[in-house]
Amino acid sequence: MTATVAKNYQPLTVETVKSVVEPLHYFDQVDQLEINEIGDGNLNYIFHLVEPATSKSLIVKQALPYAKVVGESWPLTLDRARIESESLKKAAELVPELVPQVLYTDHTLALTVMEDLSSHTILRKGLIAGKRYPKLAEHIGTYTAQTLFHTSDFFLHPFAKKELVKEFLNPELCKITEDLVLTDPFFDHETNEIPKVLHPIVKELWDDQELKREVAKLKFQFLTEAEALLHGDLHSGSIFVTEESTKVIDPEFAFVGPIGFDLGQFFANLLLNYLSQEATFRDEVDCPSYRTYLLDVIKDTWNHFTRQFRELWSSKGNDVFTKIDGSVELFLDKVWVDTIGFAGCEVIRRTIGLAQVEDLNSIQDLKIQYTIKQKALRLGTKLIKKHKQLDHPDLLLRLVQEGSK
Ligand code: SR1
Ligand code: MG
Repeated sequence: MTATVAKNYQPLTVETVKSVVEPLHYFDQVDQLEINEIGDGNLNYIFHLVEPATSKSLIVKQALPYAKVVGESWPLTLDRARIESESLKKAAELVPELVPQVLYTDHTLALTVMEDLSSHTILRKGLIAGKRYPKLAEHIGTYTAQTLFHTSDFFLHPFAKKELVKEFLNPELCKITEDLVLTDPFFDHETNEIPKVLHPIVKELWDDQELKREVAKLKFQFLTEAEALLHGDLHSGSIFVTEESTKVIDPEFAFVGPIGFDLGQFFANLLLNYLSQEATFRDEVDCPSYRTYLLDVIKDTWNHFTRQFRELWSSKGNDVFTKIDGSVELFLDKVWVDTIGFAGCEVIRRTIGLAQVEDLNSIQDLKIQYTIKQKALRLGTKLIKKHKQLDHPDLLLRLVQEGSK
């Protein structure tokens, strides 16, 4: 299959990218720019432009008409660049300090020119290095509460909400998630990557009909529950951090879906890092303390999210039912159990599916790596099968602590 590409689309090079930024008059001398393609993600080119004389810098991100992680045989819509830049602009209206500033977009070339975040580190890398980010939970709690509440039916007029659904229809990228997160890992599918020693436990997983029934429900929720405009791919590779600052990037998977999906992806990736610490910190003191930090991030994120979501609900809720006592609690209870279920799917997917994570795959001692992966599969299975019973954050934390022994 080949991708249908817009007529005037051209992939940029380190040479041609200069002509994109020249009209912005951001740099003094475009011909003096140092330009590198630094994309290590799955889907796009990322050009880093620096002007040494002024130390000014920018990022130019361009979508490719295929998934870079697989190759040209996997065509992928360029419309995701529009989705990403429009989603970033929407988030900037609500939480400008938590997203990169967008300076320019060109939907034909599928590109976005944005603020350079080189002063930040990708959260996944920071967590692998055992770094702590004191503001992370507050920032992600704020990002999710603000973006999700303000794009939901609790706030928007029903007509505006339906317009939002239309604007962010993202069928091709949703299909990637429907397949890679919510289907393929639960079947013997060619996209999976499973080392031989894990075959017995994976076979158990594939034979588990109760598990599959729960995944089926979660997938159906993902397909049908248009609750709010999600980031859609909120894992630790989509978050830039310093100790003081957090920037959420890469919302090309944005669409109007179930709120628990965003929180579930974030929590799942923290949990994968939690499991990986067994290999990273061989020290008896450091490992438990870092793990406690990660669980605190989960708990605190949830607390920040719910506190702000409740406040927004009572101060800005527009639907008549937002005025009914206890209605917000009922909704947040639902979001919590959805979060746990989706987190379970993401844990399993990042362990045996396509686009696995460095937290696990960088563990050099393969025996330890596989033992941790087994624990991840068990944890993911429990999160999915028990998501309705794990109806309080403390129950989740206890399950994680017990499951990692
Ligand atoms: C083919 S895209 C693989 C993955 O990369 C993105 O970050 C998403 O997580 C997607 O599932
Ligand atoms: Mg991404």
